[in-house]
Amino acid sequence: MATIACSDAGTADREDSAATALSSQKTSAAQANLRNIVPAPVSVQSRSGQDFSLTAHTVIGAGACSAEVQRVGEYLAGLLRPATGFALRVRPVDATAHTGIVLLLGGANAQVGTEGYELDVTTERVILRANTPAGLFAGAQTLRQLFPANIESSTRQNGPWTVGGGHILDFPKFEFRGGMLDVSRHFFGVDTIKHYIDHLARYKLNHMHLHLADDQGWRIQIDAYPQLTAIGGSTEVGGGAGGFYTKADYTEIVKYAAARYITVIPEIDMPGHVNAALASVPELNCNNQSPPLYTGVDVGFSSFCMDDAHRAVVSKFVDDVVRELAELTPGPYIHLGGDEAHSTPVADYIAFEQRTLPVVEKYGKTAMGWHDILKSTPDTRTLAQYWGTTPTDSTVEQAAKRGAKFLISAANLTYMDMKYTEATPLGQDWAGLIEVQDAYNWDPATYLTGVPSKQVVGVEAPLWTETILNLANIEFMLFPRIPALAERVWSPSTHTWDEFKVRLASQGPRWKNANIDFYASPQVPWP
Ligand code: TNX
Repeated sequence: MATIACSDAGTADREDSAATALSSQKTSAAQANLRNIVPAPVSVQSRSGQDFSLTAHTVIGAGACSAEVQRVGEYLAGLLRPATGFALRVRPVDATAHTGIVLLLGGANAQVGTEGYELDVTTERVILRANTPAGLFAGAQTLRQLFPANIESSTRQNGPWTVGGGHILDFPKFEFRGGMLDVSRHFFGVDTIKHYIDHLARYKLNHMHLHLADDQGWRIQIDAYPQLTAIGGSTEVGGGAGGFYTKADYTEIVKYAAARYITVIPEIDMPGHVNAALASVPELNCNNQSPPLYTGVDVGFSSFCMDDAHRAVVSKFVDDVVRELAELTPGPYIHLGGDEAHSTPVADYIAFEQRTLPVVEKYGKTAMGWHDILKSTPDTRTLAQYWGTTPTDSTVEQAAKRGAKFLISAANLTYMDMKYTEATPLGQDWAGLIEVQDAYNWDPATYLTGVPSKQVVGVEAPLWTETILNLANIEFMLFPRIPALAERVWSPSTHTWDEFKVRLASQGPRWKNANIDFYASPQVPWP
């Protein structure tokens, strides 16, 4: 039976992996999976003759002293049960027996930090060690990829369920690894969001940004202004029914994400991209009259009223919205948009940002904004999200000299709504075409001119949804580009496209088994 232990017991039976003979001998199919992990781990050593097999009797041992480790154990069991048909009980057991899969909190190499892990696979057992539950969760995602591809099936498949023997030590390169979904242009229900979260989690991304309000829709319940959702949530691009998240829905999303170590970032875009708010709240308009709802795809035509007579009412609106969002947000960030405010005079825009970004701080959160906000020289706590299409931008360089931190979402590299080629059916092309090799072939650490790598927190891949209608569309745009970006933001930068594309190819059968739609790029040697 499997063993459970908390930190000390785990350390006691730690193997000296450096002393273990490393494989050069023939590799089993199971060992091939060790070389196919995406994103690539920091170090992988295989040990031939040490393959582990999951059986109907395998128990997943999770730290008896931590309910959270127990929960990660349950998550892992939940991944492995459908295809294997095994019971895979998760339970706390004593610290002396040593078979099965064992999750240990503590005792991992200090190098793995707060999100990394160590994985040891021998014939007897799989031991996953991390310093935090988040690290164990990341390790569980790796272990998932060590099983044959049909582990991803939702129905019972034939084994054997063998994992290659070896040792993996792994930790991320950047702290912020994210995806954004625009739920304003088209609305997606809670179930679709959960799938999206699962897709991010699979590749060790740890932030999900929801673009909750734009010209076409307001998608989050705000008690102070019920008309925002009643009116502003009632349609979407193309004139469909739209929708919105109640606070209970949103809390369910936040909780689902948290169980996958993903921080949710809510965005209300302002002072432009606000037609849905203007259509719902007449006092935000200079003539105190609401414009009609908007179901097209233009940008840059709307703005909160900036005149003196409306300053108080707009400020109160912003304050109420930020306060209610902060109450719904356990994570550190509230995103206030700020992009493409083409209908707001520049001086008014700067004054607006100078008044508004501090409201986020007032409610105990850190402000984020599209990099346009740098025009207002915000303080260096504010995180700027760079969405330009070239590495050089003078406003960015100046902000970097002041110590600003950046999240990179360069539109020509990371925008998941850009087409792959002119021939692919969904998406736009204003920032360029992004084939999977383009998404892969760059280095976030050195990308932005004049921004030292220590001022780059990471990468986020936004999916704008003017042309995206459902989960299958979302998946087609994410796969295979999201794993490419995930590798750039997690793995050491030494990996090359020629080697990555082979690893990426091995993911294809996993997506097929998991019923994930994807673009079968001709750049990838799919099996
Ligand atoms: C630009 S990039 C936008 C969005 C659009 C997107 C479409 C940015 C911060 N704003 O409003 O949806 O292009 O690709």
